[in-house]
This record gives sequence, structure tokens and C-alpha cells, in this order.
Amino acid sequence: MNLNKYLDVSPEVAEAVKAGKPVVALESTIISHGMPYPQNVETALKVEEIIRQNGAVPATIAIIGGRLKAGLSHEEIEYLGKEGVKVNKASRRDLAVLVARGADGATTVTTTMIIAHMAGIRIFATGGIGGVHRGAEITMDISADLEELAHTPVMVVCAGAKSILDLGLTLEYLETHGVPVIGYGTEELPAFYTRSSGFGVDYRIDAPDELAKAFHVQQELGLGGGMLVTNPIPQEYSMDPAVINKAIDDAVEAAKAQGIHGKETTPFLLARIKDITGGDSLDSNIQLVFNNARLAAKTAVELSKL
Ligand code: PSU
Ligand code: MN
Repeated sequence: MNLNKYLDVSPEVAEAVKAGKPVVALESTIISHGMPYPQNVETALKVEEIIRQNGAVPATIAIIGGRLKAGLSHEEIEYLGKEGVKVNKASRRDLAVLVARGADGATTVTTTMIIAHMAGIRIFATGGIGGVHRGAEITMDISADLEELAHTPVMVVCAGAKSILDLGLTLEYLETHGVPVIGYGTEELPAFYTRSSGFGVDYRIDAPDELAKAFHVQQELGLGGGMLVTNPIPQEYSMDPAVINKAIDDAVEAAKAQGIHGKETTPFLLARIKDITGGDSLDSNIQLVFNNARLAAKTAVELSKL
């Protein structure tokens, strides 16, 4: 554990990490910017419960009053959920200033990986990751999440990426940076709301112990960097591709027309898709996060045995 003077690890998480027990990190941008209140808080608390039911300790991560936090109280989760988009969305470039100012920050995949690693946590469950945006050949809008996956040794369990992104370019970027992209029980990259995207993953793995072993070997080889595990949404919650792809295309058009850019792009698109689909996408979103939490917890249990 590389304990940092700016980091507060909750007693339960610290004890579990020290004892080599399974721990799963969770992000907070999904709470503040990814879902509306109160479903965001309900989901965040339920995800923690699912991780416990599957034998691991949850560590929700955020910046509160300038402190990097690994392991939040229910009151802190409620606070982030209620504040919503008023909380700063904190990527790598935001960390220093927010901490120096004693401000709050909702952690993205990037900053959750950074803080998880500082706290000695190796696995992180979320919904979707950022990636290479459509039109990035002009805008250069490429999420810092990809760079973090290249460097920070944390396994990220997600449901693939939404086609608000250019999925092909996202895979190219990950390939260049040496990030293994694993399909859990699938050869195809899942597209978040749907189980298929038409793009292949690097490897298919069918069991948590095999995921744990691959990640363990990656670290023992000294390769560093993260691993991206893409876990398809359960069939019964997946959306009609025609409906969701139309909503995504419309959201991307609206963002372009309104000149949305920078850190606002992803939250704008997520909110817009939810509005267009009348909340159906929110139900799917919640269910796929639960599904990822289960897989991450089971994998953390296996990893703790190695
Ligand atoms: N994609 C989703 N849901 C999310 C996010 C992305 O489907 O909640 C959030 C995550 O916190 C992710 C961040 O790390 O947005 C990426 O933002 P950007 O594209 O600005 O890097
Ligand atoms: Mn961006």
C-alpha cells in the first residue's frame, strides 16, 4: 500500500487491504453525473450490498473536502448523489487543484483507478468507460480513461463502451497502449446497452478465476498497466439496438449543434440519451452495473487467493 498523506482509507477497507481480503473499488462520477437523484444513490448503495453478498468489501471512491477517499459512508454517498452535477467531475488533471483547494470531486474511471491504486485496491467495477469520441480525428477528444488504463495496474470491469464513442478507434488506442481487452463469456465487445457491437475483443475468458490469473500474471510479469474486462449486459435487460442507436445518434447531433465540448461532452450525452429513451436506458444502466459488481467481487475473491 502506497499510503499518501492526502488519502483517507476507511477502517474497513484498510483492514481488508492489509489482510489481503477481496476489495472492489467503485467510482463516483456515475453517482453525480451518470444518473439522476435518487436512483443514483439507491444504485450506489445497492452495488455496495451486491459486492458484500459476493464476498468482497466495497470501496466507493471520491474527493471530499480535498481528501482522497477510499471507502465512503452512506451519508457521503447521499451527499454526492444529491449535489449531482454541482460536484466537480474530477479527472487526472483536476486532482491537484481540487485537493489544494479542499474541494469535492466526483471521480471518473481515471481518478478512481489512481486512488484505488494508492489504497492498494486492484479491481474496480463500473458501468462504462470513456474512450475515443466520434469525430476525434478533428476534435482530439479522447478520454483520459484510456491513458490511465495504459499505466495504472487496476482491473476495470465494465459493460463495454457506449457507441457515443467510436468503438473501433477506442480499441485501436487500447491496442497501441498495450491494454488487454477481455470479453467475459464473449468474443465480441459489448456496447453497454446491447451485448454486441460488431467489434471483437482480444481474448474471451469464461470464469472469474481465469480473469484473476491473467491479471495476476500481467502484474507479475512487470508489465504494469490495467486490464479491461467487458461484461455484456444480461440479455433480459439489453435494449433494442435500433432504439438505442437512434437515441445515441440524436444525442451526438445535439451535442454538435450546441457546441458541447471538453469534460461536458460525456455527461451531456448520457443525460440526453436518458431523456430521449424516457428512462428505459436508466433501468438497463442500473442492471448492468449490478452485473459488473457481481463479476468484480467474484474476481476479487479469486485474486485474493493468488
Ligand atoms: N460512460 C458511461 N457512463 C459514465 C461515464 C462514461 O457510460 O458514467 C463517466 C465515467 O466516470 C468515465 C467518464 O470515466 O464519464 C469519462 O468522461 P470523459 O469522456 O470526459 O473522459
Ligand atoms: Mn473528453
